[in-house]
Amino acid sequence: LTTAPPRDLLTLALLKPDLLADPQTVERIVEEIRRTPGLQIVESAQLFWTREQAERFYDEHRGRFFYNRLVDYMTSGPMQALALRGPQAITKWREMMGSTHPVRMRVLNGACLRARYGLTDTRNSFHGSDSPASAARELAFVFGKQTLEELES
Ligand code: RTP
Ligand code: MG
Repeated sequence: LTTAPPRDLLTLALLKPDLLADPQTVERIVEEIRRTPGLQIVESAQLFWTREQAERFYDEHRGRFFYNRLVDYMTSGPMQALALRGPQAITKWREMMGSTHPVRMRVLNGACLRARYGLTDTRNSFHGSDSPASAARELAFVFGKQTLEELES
């Protein structure tokens, strides 16, 4: 009996609007992701969300105190979206970003992306899916595709 090879996971990474003010910053971050073992970029697109799209993407946070300023932020300019694949793509990318709060992360892990680039709790520069179910929903939302087969075709 042979076991099937482990299937790679997929995740959605977003480089939020504050980062796109400087194209060289985006290029540097994309390069850093490319060089990261265990992460491969399989799809990429620039997005510019309407309020309706931002509200729908973050529907789980509707009613939270930061919801309106989050929607303002996510509609303040274009974003770079990446579909990443890898054996542990979801946790790998979350580890690379660091947790939600950039100022805290500067104390705890100055090397993570949010510590290096993030501005505030809301303007934290990066998004990463939090589970396989979220990744599937978010990849479908952004790219209209959610499986490896669809993304790599
Ligand atoms: P997680 O994967 O643990 O859900 O983390 P996340 O970064 O997605 O953060 P989440 O709590 O899901 O919130 C989504 C986005 O809303 C903004 N936010 N602002 N206290 C605040 O001002 C606040 N909290 C969250 C951030 O842009 C966050 O990424
Ligand atoms: Mg979240």
